[in-house]
Amino acid sequence: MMKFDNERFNRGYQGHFPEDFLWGGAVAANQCEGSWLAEGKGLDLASCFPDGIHHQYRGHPQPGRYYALENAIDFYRRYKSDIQLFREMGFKVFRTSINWTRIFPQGDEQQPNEAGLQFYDDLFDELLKNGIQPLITLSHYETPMGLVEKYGSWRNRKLIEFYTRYCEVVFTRYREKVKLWITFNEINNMRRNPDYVAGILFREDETNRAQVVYQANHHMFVANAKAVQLCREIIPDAKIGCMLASSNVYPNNCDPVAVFETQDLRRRSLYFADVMLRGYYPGYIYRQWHDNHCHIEMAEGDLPLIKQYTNDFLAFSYYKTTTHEAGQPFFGDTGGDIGTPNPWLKTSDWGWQIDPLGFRYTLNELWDRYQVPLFPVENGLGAADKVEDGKIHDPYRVDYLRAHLQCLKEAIRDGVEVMGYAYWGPIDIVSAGTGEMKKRYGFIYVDKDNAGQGTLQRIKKDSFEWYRRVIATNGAEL
Ligand code: P53
Repeated sequence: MMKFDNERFNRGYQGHFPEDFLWGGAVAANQCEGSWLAEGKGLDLASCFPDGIHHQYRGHPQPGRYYALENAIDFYRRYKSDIQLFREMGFKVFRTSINWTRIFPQGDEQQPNEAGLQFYDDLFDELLKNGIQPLITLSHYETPMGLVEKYGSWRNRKLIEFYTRYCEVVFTRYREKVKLWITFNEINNMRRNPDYVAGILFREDETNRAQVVYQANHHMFVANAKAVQLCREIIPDAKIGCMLASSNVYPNNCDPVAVFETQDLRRRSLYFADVMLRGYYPGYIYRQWHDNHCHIEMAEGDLPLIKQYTNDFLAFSYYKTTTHEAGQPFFGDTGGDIGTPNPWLKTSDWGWQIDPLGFRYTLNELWDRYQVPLFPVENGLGAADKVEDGKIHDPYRVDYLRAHLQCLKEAIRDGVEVMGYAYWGPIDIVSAGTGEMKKRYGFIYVDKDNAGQGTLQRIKKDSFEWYRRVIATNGAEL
């Protein structure tokens, strides 16, 4: 049971970030590590989308084609010096994922790959040595292709067993090192992109796609609950969260039809957290199943397990908002739902509408609904930076960040409990949406272009110093 922490609230109410607030940054293994088949590693799902999530699955890597993820930013070999830069900024937390295929290359082995386990041991040691806590995503679009091809990925109940085996191995191995975990990255993107998120890759005989997706969701919910159970048993002092992509959506106007449909659209995302945090399927999902002629197969014991093992916190990404007009179809891209433009907001180089107050709105919305600690683990601005005389002036990134952090501070004053803030892509990495290097989020520039040319040299941008000061003053100076 959560207890209301009066002191924490009072400090927040006065406009201070909590003393133990976890400032930091976030990446995903596949987007930064490179060495994509090194030391026994298998092929992961993300590697088969060389043009990013917006484009289709391209199958196994083809010889002669350029793949940005093959070497990415070579974090696999350069993490020590990169961590020095994070330390210089004062990071308290660093979110990355374990690439599942470094541990279980095909996914169905009985024994893990020791070289992969050793790599993450070294990485976590290096973080801890520098006073940075690892926050680890267990699956960030990195399902082993072996499981996709042999078993049909998450549509198959067997995946629960493979995922659970993987969790048990890494919880046991890193029990002394990792106290913060996330089960699945942005699990609600299953609705928008089941191929990328969970390797669904529809088959010709599957006419009822909703059935396949809801069934796969169910398997993931059971896997999530089992991960929570294992984590409690193996690392009792750890916290294990679930995660949503939570870029939000507003009604485009006051037409009640638009308002009602927007609520419906929003629930298509919230449903995932409803199950994992409240511990049961909400009524509106039974209606969805009914309306879509879905019959979800469950094993005895699934629902009690989901009920008993709910997550400790809610991690979420937030980049932008969009609007929904009555009658408009529901679809989206990497940033979230795509709707109609909002004339009140400015737009990034990649068409994402920048909405700091929407961040405060979303924090309040999620807190009201779940009453569990929140952790924004992705927020940031992707832009086409220019190097001039060896320098990168990025005032637009500072503006984005300042505005969002001011709203975060206000949300804490509103009484929302927030564990920390992890900026997305503190060092430039490969974009998940487009597969580009050009879409840069970093405080640290990486010299590599879309064609793979460059020295991989790291250069601090102006925003580096700005974020360093924010952390040094615990957010007093924004
Ligand atoms: P980029 C949805 C689907 C896939 C990725 O995106 C997504 C989202 C966001 O709602 O994005 C997350 O690189 C994701 C990261 C990704 C980041 O947002 O397209 O967890 O892997 O890089 C930013 O600009």
